[in-house]
Amino acid sequence: MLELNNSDIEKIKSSSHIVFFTGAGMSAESGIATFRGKDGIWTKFKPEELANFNAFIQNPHMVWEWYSYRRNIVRNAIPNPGHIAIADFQNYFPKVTVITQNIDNLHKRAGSREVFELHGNIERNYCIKCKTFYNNIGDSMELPKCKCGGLIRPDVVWFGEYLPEDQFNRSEIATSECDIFFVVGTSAVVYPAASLIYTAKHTGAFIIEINIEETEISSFANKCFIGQAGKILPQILEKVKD
Ligand code: BJW
Ligand code: ZN
Repeated sequence: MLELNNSDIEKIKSSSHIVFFTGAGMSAESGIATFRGKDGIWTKFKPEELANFNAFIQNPHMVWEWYSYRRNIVRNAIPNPGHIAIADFQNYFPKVTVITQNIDNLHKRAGSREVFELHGNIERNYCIKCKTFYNNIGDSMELPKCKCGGLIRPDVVWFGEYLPEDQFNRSEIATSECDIFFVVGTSAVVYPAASLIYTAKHTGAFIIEINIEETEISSFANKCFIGQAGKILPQILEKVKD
C-alpha cells in the first residue's frame, strides 16, 4: 500500500516543476536488463571490457555485436506503466522534466516531451573519424564502416567520456529549479549523473526515491518507496492528479 501522507500529497499537488531522474530500473519492467544487481548485465560482462573506448578499438566487432543485441531488445520493448505515468504527469502539472541515464528512448516513446539523455541514445551512431551521424542503423550484427573508412560507434557515453554538455547543463538547471525530484530505478553510483541528486538536495527539492531496494541515496531522500516503478508511479499519479 502506498504511504503518501496528506502533507506529501499537498506538496506534490502544489509543485510547479517536477523532475524525474531515471535509471535502468525504470525500463526493467519493459524487459530491458539493468546493469548491476542480481539480474544486471554486468554480472555476465565486465563493464571495463565493453563500455569504454579502448575496448571498442581493440575489439570493435565484439562491442558492436553487444550493442546490436541490446538495440534489438530496445526496439522490441514497449514503454511500461511507469513511463506512461511519467508522461501523464504532464497533463496535470505545469512543468515536467525527465532526466534519464537510459539510452533506450522509452520515455520519448511514452510521450514525455522534455527529456534530457545523459548517456546518449542507442539509436544514434557516429563515425569516430569524421563524426558523421548515422541514425536508425539496421539491426545487423555486422560492424558498419563509414564512407570515409572510419569505424562507426553507438552514440552512448562510455566510462572516461564526457557527458553531452548541453544535456547535462540543462539537467542541472532543471534540477536546481524544481520543487519535486523523483529518483527512479537507479543505483546512483555513476557520476557525474548521480551528482544531480545532491544538487537537488542542496537546492531544496523534495526528493522521492522509487526502487526495489535501498540505494546510496535512500538515507537522505525525503521519501523512499520500495517497489517496482511500473506499479508505484501510477499509484502516486492517481493520488496527486486533479
Ligand atoms: C528497479 C526496478 C524496478 C530494478 N523498479 N527500480 C570514482 C568515484 C567517482 C567517479 C568515478 C570514479 N572512478 C571513475 C569515475 C567516473 C565514472 C564513474 O562514475 N564510475 C563509477 C562506476 C565509480 N564516470 C564516468 O566515467 C563518466 N564520465 C566522466 O566522469 O567523465 C569525466 C572524465 C572524462 C575524462 C577522463 C576522466 C573523467 C561516464 C559514465 C558513463 C556511464 N555509461 C554507462 C553505459 C552507457 C552505455 C550503455 O548502456 O552501454 O551508463 S555505465 C551504466 O551505468 C549506464 C547507466 O546509465 C549507468 C547508471 O546505471 P543505473 O541506471 O543506475 O543502473 P543500475 O543497473 O546500476 O541500477 C538499476 C537500479 O534499478 C538498481 O538500484 C535496482 O535496484 C533498480 N531496479 N528493477 C524500480 N522494476
Ligand atoms: Zn567517417
